Amino acid sequence: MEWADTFIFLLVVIISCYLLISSRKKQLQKGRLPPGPTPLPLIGNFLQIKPAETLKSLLKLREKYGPVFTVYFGTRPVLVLCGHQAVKEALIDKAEEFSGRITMPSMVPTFQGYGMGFSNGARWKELRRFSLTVLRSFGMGKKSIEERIQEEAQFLVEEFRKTKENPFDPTFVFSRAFSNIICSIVFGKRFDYEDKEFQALMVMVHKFFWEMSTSWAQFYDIYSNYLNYIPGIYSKIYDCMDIKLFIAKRIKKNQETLDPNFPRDYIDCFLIQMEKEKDNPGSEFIMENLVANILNLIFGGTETGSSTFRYGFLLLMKYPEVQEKVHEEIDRVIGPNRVPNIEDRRQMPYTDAVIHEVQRCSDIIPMNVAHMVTCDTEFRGYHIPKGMIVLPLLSSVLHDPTMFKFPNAFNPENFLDEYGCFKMNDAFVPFSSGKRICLGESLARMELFLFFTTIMQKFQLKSLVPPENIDLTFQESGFANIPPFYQLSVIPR
Ligand code: LZ1
Repeated sequence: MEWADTFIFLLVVIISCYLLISSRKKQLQKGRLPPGPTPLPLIGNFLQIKPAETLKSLLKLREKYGPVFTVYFGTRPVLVLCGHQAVKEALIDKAEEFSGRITMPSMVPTFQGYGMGFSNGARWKELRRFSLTVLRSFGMGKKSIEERIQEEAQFLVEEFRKTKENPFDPTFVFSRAFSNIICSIVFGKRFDYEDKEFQALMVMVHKFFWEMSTSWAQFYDIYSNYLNYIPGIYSKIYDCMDIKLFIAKRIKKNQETLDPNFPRDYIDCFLIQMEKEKDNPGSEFIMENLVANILNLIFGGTETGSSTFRYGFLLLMKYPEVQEKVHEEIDRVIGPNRVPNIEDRRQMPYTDAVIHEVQRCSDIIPMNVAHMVTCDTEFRGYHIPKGMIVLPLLSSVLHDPTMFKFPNAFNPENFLDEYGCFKMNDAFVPFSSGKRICLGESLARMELFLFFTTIMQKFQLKSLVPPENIDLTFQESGFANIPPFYQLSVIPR
C-alpha cells in the first residue's frame, strides 16, 4: 500500500509544479500580449468560450477587452482581431508579418501541410503564384472565362425551367453551376448536372463544409491536443479521402494523355512543371501539393458560391421589394433576352449593391481561415511571438457599425451613395484581405454577377411561406456559416 501512496504523492507534486511553472510562464508573457480573460491551466478559456458558439463567445469578450485581445485555446494563446481598423492594421499594414497560416486541427487530416491554402514560406509562395498564373492564363484563353460562365448560366436557367414551377431545394443546382467553372479550369471540362460522380463530389464538398462547422469541430480545434490521446478520435476526423480518390483518377487520366506542348487545364500545367523540376529534390511541384491545391480550388470554388446564393435567394424572398428593384434594373439595362455580360455591371448599381450586400450578410467564413504571425511582431504596442495563432474576425468587419450604415440588417443601401451610385466599402472583406486574400476573388465576383443577373432576368423567386415567416438563422456556424435549407419555386417571367 505504501508505494502506492508515495506514487500518488509524487504525482501530485509533479503536476502541481508543472501547473505552477506553466501559469508563471503565462504571467510573464501576459504583460506583452494583449489583455484577455484569465486562462485556467490546461483548459485555457474553456469557461468563456462555448465550442458551439466560438464566434459569439469571442464577440462577447470583445465588449470587455476591446478589439484586440488574447484568448487561450487549451494552452495555446490566440490573438483575436475585431472590427475594420484592427484587422486592416494587421492584414494590410503588417501584411507580411500576418501572412502565416496554421492548419486548424480539424483540417490536418485533409491537408497535412500540403497545398497553397494551408502552407507557409516558399511552398505557399510558389504554389500560390503558380496557381494565380494558371487561373489568369485560362481566363484569357480561346474561350474566355466570361463566356464559360455565361454558358454555364444558361445550363442553370435550363435546370430551373425543368422544375416547372414546382418547389425544389436549390442547394445542389447552385453548387454544380459554381463548381463547373473551377472544374473547367482544373479538369478542362464541365460536368453534366446528371453525372453521378459529379453529384457525389458535390455532396462530399458540402459535407466538408458541414463537418468543419459543427460544434464538435470547434471543440476539436481548441482541444485536439488532449482529444488525440483518445484512441480512434483522430481517425474519425473527415479526411476527404473520397474527394482525393476522385482527384487522383482525373490526374491519372491527364497523365495518360498529356501533351507537354498543349496544356489543356490546371492539372496539365502542374504536371508539366513537375516534369521540369523532377531533378530538384526540394521542388514544391509534387503530387501531394497538386492534390491539395485542387482540393483548395474546388472547396473555394464550389460551396462558397453556392452557400452565398442559397442565402441570397432567401434574402430576396424575405425582401420582395429588393427583388422587384433588381428585376426593374435588369429589364431597363439588359432587357428580357440579351445575355448579361460583365460590362453591364457598371450600369447596374442597384443589382451590384444587392450582390455585395448578399455576400456581406452571408458572412461565409466568419472567423477567417486561421492566420499565424510569421515572426516576432510588434502590434499596437504588444509583442506577438512568432507562430502565434491569429483570428481576424471577418464577421466583425462585415458588420462593423463604424463602416456600414445598416450593419445588422439586409439593406443594399450599405453599398449605395445618396445619388444611387454604387459605393465600395473598405470593410467589404468576405474574401479576407492582405496576402492571403482568396485567390479566386475576381473569378468568384464574375460568377456571382453573371449567374445572378441571368437567373433574375428569367425568373421570379417565390417562397412557400410568407416573407415574414422566413427564418434567416444559420444552420451551423463554425468555420463556415451554413445557411438554412429551404424550398422555393421559380416562375418564368
Ligand atoms: C478553401 C477552403 C475553405 C474555404 C475556402 C477555400 N480552400 C479549404 N481549402
